[in-house]
Amino acid sequence: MGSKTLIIGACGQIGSELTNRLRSELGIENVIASDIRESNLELVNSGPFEIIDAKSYTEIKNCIQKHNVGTVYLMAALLSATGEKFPEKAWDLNMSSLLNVLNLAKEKIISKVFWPSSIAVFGPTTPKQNTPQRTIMEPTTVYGITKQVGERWCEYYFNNYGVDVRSIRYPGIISWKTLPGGGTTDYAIDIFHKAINEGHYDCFLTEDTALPMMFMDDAVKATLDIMNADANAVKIRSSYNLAAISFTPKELANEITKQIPDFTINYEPDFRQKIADSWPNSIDDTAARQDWKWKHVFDLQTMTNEMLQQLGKPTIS
Ligand code: VAH
Repeated sequence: MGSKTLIIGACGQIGSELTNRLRSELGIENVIASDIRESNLELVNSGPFEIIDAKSYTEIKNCIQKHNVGTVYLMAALLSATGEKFPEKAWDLNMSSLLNVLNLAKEKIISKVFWPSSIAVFGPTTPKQNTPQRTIMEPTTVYGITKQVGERWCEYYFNNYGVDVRSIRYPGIISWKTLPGGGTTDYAIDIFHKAINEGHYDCFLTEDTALPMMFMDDAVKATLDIMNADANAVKIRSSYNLAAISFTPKELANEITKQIPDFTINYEPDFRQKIADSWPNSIDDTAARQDWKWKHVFDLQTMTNEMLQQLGKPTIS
């Protein structure tokens, strides 16, 4: 089995930051980035890069064998809002890519897999406050359905073939290095760019839409924490609830206004309101905190500070 690491979907929001962090930990030459196209030139030119269609078992296998890969992070997916526009494409990409990688692990061609689930696995009948690890899951988006089915496949491959696949249910993730990419929670990224560049934001969710969120540094930390944990500590092989902060667009706008006093916001809900309304307001991640010692670092204020500072607005210390 190989010793190197492959990130599929490396040009995406999480994939690009995960690639940089893994390269700093493992060495640039030991981390191969891949995506369907060269959409992030900084990343493409920063180390080994391959064009891979995640729907192609053969292309993934060829890359694994060419580069002596043992661990795969599968970060390619169509997210919630885009998935509602292209349901068949979302199902095809999100499911075929996962089964390709799980089968490569079942065939002992690779030894370890990370696959991201999402709070989108929950639906309107799920308890909304402090959503438990195990509860009602009736997702109403194609993206959520693919994540729910994907979790069952991960647990099946672990139980029946001993595949070491590990997964976490990411909340909305906020970062500054890449622009928003088709997610419902991406309002919480877009708002920072608009606040700095235009002083105003037309939010596509209502002011009181509370959603579970996390700053990217915490999401990357959690990903490496679960992947570096002892196999026996990873007791849940479907996917772990993960939480950090929960806030509404109004609460985020108020935090931004502390540093950009003239910032204004309008609330003009669109089709993404129905998606957001189907998701929890907050998540119980006790299992992750107990099993592999997860704990978040960034809260709403420190996340806002970091975003404004990195995007070019001096913050009040
Ligand atoms: C989305 N950012 O909005 C993703 C995430 C919990 C939401 O999975 O689709």
